[in-house]
Amino acid sequence: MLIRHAPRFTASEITDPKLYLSRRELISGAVAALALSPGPCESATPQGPSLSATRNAAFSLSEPATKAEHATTYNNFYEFGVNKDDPSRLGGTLRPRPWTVQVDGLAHKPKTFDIDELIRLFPLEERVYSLRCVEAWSMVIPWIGFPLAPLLKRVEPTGQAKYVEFTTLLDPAQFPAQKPGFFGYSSLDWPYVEGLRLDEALHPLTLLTVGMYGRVLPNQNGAPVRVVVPWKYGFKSAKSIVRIRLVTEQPKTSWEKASPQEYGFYSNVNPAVSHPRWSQADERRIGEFRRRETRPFNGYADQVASLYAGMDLKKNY
Ligand SMILES: Nc1nc2c(c(=O)[nH]1)N[C@H]1C(S)=C(S)[C@@H](COP(=O)(O)O)O[C@H]1N2
Ligand SMILES: [Mo]
Repeated sequence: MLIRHAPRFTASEITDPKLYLSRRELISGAVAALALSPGPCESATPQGPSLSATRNAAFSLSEPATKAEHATTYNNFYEFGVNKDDPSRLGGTLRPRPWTVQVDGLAHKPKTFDIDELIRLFPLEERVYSLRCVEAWSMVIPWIGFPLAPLLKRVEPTGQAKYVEFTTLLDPAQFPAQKPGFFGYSSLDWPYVEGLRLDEALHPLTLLTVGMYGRVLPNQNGAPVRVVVPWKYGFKSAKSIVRIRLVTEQPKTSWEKASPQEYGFYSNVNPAVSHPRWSQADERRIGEFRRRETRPFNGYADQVASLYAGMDLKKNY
């Protein structure tokens, strides 16, 4: 008997790449969403439900935003694979509801929040930040979220709390690359763990993010909630967070475990400190061809340089 399986392949896999690209350029927006109707393993479209928020001009770049189409199809989210298009192709297996975020550790009032409760607790604002990947590309994105500080203060950190650890969901049923024997290599130790020093986590620039481009966060960008730390390399901005834990010791992050000489705990954007395999002096904005100079702390030096006064940032890379 012949069993017809639902199609597993996306248009990019079954169409000649050149044709696929020209077709993609011709068709746009909602029409493209219909024409390339997604299979079960593909996330629907970048056009999720809309989410309203007031733009906070004091924390917004005036530069034009990267095209939403680029920001939602060129991603790093290793839980779906190491290729830039894996997260948008395969992101449909992530279920961002129901979802809880446990905020605990060294806190007087630890609490597990339902994601929708969290969204109602703090006023949402839109901020335009650039995020600069350690791979020397960057994007300018209108994020929607709220600062992490009031959430941390709400659980009342104890005097022993010195760092904040972020943990991404661990569920091989939702993240294909977490399955043992995943096809293709996967260098990270799951779950994805990142960390900040407590003063970095409390900094007003540090944003807990639930949307972008006026809509809820697409799966491939870290639904339903991710942190965005704009003065650090992109990998510090952990996606699909289930736990935020206050701790005394500096967290051991997934990237440090994978390659400590390449990815330090601080990972502040720093054009003066090269990655061992490439320069960090410049970057390419996705959607542009020219390269532009990378700025110290990704342009946020005025706001954050004082956090590192007296520290050797070559040693603490
Ligand atoms: N859980 C998780 N978070 C992650 C990653 C990841 O692989 N897994 N990649 C990081 C890297 S390297 C970057 S550059 C940013 C990319 O965010 P974006 O896809 O929304 O642009 O997410 C970061 N957060
Ligand atoms: Mo990155």
